Amino acid sequence: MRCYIGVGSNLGDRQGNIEAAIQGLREAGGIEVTKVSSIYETEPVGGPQQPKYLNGVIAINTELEPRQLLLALQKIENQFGRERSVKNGPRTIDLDILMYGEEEIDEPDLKIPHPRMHEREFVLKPLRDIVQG
Ligand code: PH2
Ligand code: MG
Ligand code: MG
Repeated sequence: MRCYIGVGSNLGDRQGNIEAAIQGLREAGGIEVTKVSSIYETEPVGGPQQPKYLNGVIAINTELEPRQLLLALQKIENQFGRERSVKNGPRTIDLDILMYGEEEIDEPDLKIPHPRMHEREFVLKPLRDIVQG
């Protein structure tokens, strides 16, 4: 399935974190990274006062089911010592499933397409990069 993953970081070595996360995706079983957008510096949206983000979007082909993909992304996030404390708070790395083919999923811990992507320029801009080529 063709999927789009949003990536963001606003703590530590932001560029390094994003590159390492992409490498983690390349090495994960059942995931093939097909495209990576430009990485943009963006103003934080929502949450507490926090540093600027670097954001991008990654296109993948995957054999994993949505929930398996979610687990694979969470595993990579955890390798960066990601702590889940403040909602929309600062993070070393964030990997979000934006779209999973045409599928729509609405469960408490998994909503696809990502419910707020359409209002977030930090997602839409890199997504346009990738989709328009
Ligand atoms: N992620 C959030 C909250 N706010 N702001 C920017 N600019 N970029 C993000 O990735 C981001 C955010 C929660 O996931
Ligand atoms: Mg997330
Ligand atoms: Mg997010």
